[in-house]
Amino acid sequence: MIDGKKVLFSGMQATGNLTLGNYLGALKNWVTLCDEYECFYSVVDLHSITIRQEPAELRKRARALLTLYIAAGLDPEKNCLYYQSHVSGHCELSWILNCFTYMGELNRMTQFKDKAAKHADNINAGLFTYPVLMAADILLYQADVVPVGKDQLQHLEITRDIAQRFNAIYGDVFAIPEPYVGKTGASIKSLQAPEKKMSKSDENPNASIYLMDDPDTIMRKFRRAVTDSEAQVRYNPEQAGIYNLINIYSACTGKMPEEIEKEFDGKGYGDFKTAVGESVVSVLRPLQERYTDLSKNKDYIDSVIKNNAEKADYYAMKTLRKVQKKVGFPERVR
Ligand code: ATP
Ligand code: LTN
Repeated sequence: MIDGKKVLFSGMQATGNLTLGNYLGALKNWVTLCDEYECFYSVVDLHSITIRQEPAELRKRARALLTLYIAAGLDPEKNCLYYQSHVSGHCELSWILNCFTYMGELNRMTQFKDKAAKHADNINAGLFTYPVLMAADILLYQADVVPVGKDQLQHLEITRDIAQRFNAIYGDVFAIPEPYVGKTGASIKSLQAPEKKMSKSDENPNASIYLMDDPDTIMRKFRRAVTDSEAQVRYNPEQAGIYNLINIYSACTGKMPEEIEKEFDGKGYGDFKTAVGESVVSVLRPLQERYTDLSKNKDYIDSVIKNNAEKADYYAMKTLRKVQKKVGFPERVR
């Protein structure tokens, strides 16, 4: 608890350009949470180097992601937006938690298996202990809730196991985090293969709408979106392409799927795709404008980076000092 509020922690990697899926499924929903929770949103750059990165590119993307957090509506006065690498407590706690995590547990992680298969030339120890660093992120702030996608639930589960194991030995040190299941947005699917989720690492650029895509590109990608031969705008999961477009249109306009079915009753897919594209353009336009304005304001972004890292560090250190004492490290001499 911080000032009587429960704590919420989440993070995103600055690898790849954010998609409409990241926005509708995560960012957009995060904006409303600061009234109820004390929120920490990290740009998890320490996690990024588990895959080889081009340094200048990583730096650029990390800053772009932090700027996007703000452009999407996260007020840095009310939410702590910071780079993971600026708060040394993440690494320090991660080391300690490594000593409370079993090889067998990490061996079961499906993300490790997937990523190891994808990057067979660089199966480094960091990739293996990725979930421990993620546990440190969460436990460092005594987070009660963690909004994550389905693919991260296994990592949240191991975080809980590590925290419970530690607490069983040393007393109540860590809050036990729960996954946040709020009225989060629908899962947005690929425009080219609607059985898969829209993902920033998709190799086909037509499969995803990127938050910085211009209107012509957005309209073109929707025109090309895979549908079916039913020729009916119906909210039917078996019509995966149309189902996904209805979800996107619904998230962008606030209309319910039944209303949308009525609106396009008797109309062709062409009209529907145009409407979906336009609704996305009008949701992304203000975000893009804010992003462009913010990017020009270097001093402002720098001040957010500095102030919020200091705030994060303050809470991180509180937990870290307690943990260090519990495991038996000698006290500092002042
Ligand atoms: P990658 O392709 O690098 O795995 P990703 O696009 O799948 O990335 P993540 O970084 O894993 O995205 O996720 C960041 C957040 O965005 C998570 O909270 C996740 O639930 C959400 N998210 C990602 N893709 C979608 C999607 N298609 N629909 C809804 N939410 C999504
Ligand atoms: N592994 C997550 C990103 C992430 C995270 C976290 C999410 C790192 N640390 C802590 C929630 C809480 C991902 O790839 N989406």
